[in-house]
Amino acid sequence: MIKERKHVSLFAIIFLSLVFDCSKSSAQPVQGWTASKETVESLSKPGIEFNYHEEKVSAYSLPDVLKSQDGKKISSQRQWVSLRRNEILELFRSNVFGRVPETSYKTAFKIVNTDKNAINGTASLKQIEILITAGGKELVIDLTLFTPNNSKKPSPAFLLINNRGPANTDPLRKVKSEFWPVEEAIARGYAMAVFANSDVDPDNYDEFKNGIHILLDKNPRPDDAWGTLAAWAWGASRCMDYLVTDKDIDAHKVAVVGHSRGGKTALWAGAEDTRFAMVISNESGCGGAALARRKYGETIARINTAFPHWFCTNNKKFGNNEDALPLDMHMLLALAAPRALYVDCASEDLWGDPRGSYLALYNAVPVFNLLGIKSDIPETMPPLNKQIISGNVAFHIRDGSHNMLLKDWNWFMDFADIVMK
Ligand code: GTR
Repeated sequence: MIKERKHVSLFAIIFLSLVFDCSKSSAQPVQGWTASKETVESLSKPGIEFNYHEEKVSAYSLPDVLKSQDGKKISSQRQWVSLRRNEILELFRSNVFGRVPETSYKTAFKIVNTDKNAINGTASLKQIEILITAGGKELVIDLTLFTPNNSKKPSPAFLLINNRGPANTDPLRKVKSEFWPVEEAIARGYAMAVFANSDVDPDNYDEFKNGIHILLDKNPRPDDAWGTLAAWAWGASRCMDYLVTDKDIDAHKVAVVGHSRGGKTALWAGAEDTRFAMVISNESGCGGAALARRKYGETIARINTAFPHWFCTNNKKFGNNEDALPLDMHMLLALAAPRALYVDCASEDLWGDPRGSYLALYNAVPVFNLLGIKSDIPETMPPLNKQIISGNVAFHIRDGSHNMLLKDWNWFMDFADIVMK
């Protein structure tokens, strides 16, 4: 077990001096983000059991992402790939998201609609049915894909795990939503793909009697059987199975994106499926990017009570018992390395613990460095609305509430312009 990295790196010093606020008469270094007093107070109502006060976060030690379970220091790329990465994946399968059943299934793709003249002729639309069959039962995942028309090469793409209903992803583009800003992405040369998480598994607790579970689950379900988030992540991989076959897509440049519960899912999809070149976790919070041991905002006990279907049964053991976890969420972020990883938060979304999410990223960075992708981010959070990019990791904290907005997407695309183009 190690303490959080405490050193102040040279980069941190340079970074802090770069964000000097010149608008003040005497030049003062701009402070990194901290939650506003008003937001903390408005959330900390009497009788509320959740902590939003930074000073009440108890001291904690994080498991060492670069030490194997038998205590060996992981100091080479080979050791990470052949030993530690698999150990960490297994820890998350056994204790957090659960394990995909081994039941065999078949996948088929059917393009059910195309329009080469979408978005005023700037894009082509394809609607694809991904048909999964197993044991005489079937499930359809509807994938919607827009690709830019003016590209001579296959395009890099964003695949959104949509947890917010069809109004956000209108294939006819009569209804537009910042949650999936197709027009803006097409204009910047990106393809945009989306599927609804509910196609794979409806987001309610029904003892796993619907969605993909009916096709693949073995009964009785073991305590490490996959929960709904792992099922959605699996669905993202089935969409990827299609994208790698589409000649308009550069299969080596596909980013998986998710907001909140979708952000937790995107992180797990990127961990399980290394075909994703980039992972974007937008305000994923508890069970996503936020360090569990901080117990700031949403906690493991609360999330498993409110959403008993999201994680595997074993995860419930860690409610009010975070220190017993053989992992923390910096290790989930490290599973994205050395690929591109974007974590972002919103200033009023303290339920999702922005600082805990940033610290998880900070503590995942040593793995990127071990794998030869030099990154160095300071322990101090950046100020509001200032994106930081270092090597293959990026972060921002946007002003405002829990949502995924065009402002966030523009920053994702700025990062993608560097790492995917
Ligand atoms: C909340 C949940 C969060 C987050 C959010 C969302 O109710 O507590 O973990 O996932 O929903 O998905 O918007």
